[in-house]
Amino acid sequence: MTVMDNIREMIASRGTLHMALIDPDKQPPEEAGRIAERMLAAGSDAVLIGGSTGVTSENLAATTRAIKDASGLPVIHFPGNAEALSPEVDALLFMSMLNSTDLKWVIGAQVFAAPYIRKLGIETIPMGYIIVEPGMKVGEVGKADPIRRDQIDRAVAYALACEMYGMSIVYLEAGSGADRPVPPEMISAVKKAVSIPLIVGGGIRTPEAAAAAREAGADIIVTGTLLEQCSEGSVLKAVVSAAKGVSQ
Ligand code: 1GP
Repeated sequence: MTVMDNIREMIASRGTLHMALIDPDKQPPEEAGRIAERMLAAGSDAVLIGGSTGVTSENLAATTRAIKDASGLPVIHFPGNAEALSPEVDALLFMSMLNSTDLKWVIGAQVFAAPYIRKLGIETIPMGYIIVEPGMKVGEVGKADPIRRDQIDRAVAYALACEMYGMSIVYLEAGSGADRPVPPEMISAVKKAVSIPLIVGGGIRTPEAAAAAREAGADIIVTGTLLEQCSEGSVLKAVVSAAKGVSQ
């Protein structure tokens, strides 16, 4: 079974999933392993590995191994550039930042990386990546023309384009560390418009924000900053449980 088939099956059987985002540039591999262990205990379904800057094939491989050894969770590469790749990951989000103003992030980096990805035999999951304001670092690095928070129709149009392109997933991204997550009205409008799984991330750090994203229709909720700022098991569990709609 492919990782994407497994994700679809998990959504069908468990409902909304939680994925923990770990940046391999932010801590040594052993610490990343400990974070993954905590996230497994908190109820996370998978780990996304990646970051906007500082990711190398070396720290990616070492951190992936540490996460797998410590948690056994599936590890999915969430790439920030085309240079760092590792066959250690279970799959790679082959993503296009659809609202970038720079062709590099829409198709250029993908064309550069495609032959290497094929050679390494990594499963690719085609994903449309849509930056919503404030967009933060990823919006800046990716030269995004962010979707304004009131541009619901524009978000829906991008998501429809993802689906029509045959992409497997659409990701609404407010940016890591955002002070406001993607608005629930935008999540629900996109969810109603497309049938592919919807990932939502950026600025989700509380059980309330996680519950709002789930209730609006997110199929997968991603949190990153929370894991870096908090090692308290009960807090992590509260956010993950709210994301998944399960009682603690
Ligand atoms: C970033 O959406 C993710 O790609 C996670 O954002 O760090 O704000 O949780 P946070």
